[in-house]
Amino acid sequence: MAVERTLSIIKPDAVAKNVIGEIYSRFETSGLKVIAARMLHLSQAEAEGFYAVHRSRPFFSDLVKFMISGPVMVQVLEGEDAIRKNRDLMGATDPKKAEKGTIRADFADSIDANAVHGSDAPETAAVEIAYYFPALNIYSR
Ligand code: RTP
Ligand code: MG
Repeated sequence: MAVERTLSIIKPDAVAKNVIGEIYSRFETSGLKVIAARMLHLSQAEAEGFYAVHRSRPFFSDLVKFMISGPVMVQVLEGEDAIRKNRDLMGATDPKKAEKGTIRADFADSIDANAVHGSDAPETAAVEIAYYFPALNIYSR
């Protein structure tokens, strides 16, 4: 299996719940390394740009409003099969459908306030990482 990088965001609801450390601990326990990180309060334009693929979906404006409702923690995770591994740790988009023990089952309140984002494929991971981090601010090890 290849070493991959993925973009993770701890969303405003989870930052407000003070569970950044608990979520980082799950990354580390599963063998993922945090190799870059920033806390940001996204502007509307930044959130719209990040979720541009969902621009024509009915939930787009609620999604953007939620993502700018407070600070977020953005990180690059690196490890074997990192994209899938992070998606497995996150659980299903709707926390009601998320498996027990996943981040969303444990910390999310609704499909809108669902605690975390994770890239869904190598192509989107590359675009999303570049959206937040210049290469010289990523510390692979
Ligand atoms: P994310 O991109 O945030 O990691 O979530 P995801 O891949 O599991 O889900 P995605 O389909 O990419 O949707 C992005 C975010 O939009 C909100 N959403 N709401 N009301 C709805 O039907 C609905 N569907 C999606 C969720 O907050 C989701 O995380
Ligand atoms: Mg997605």
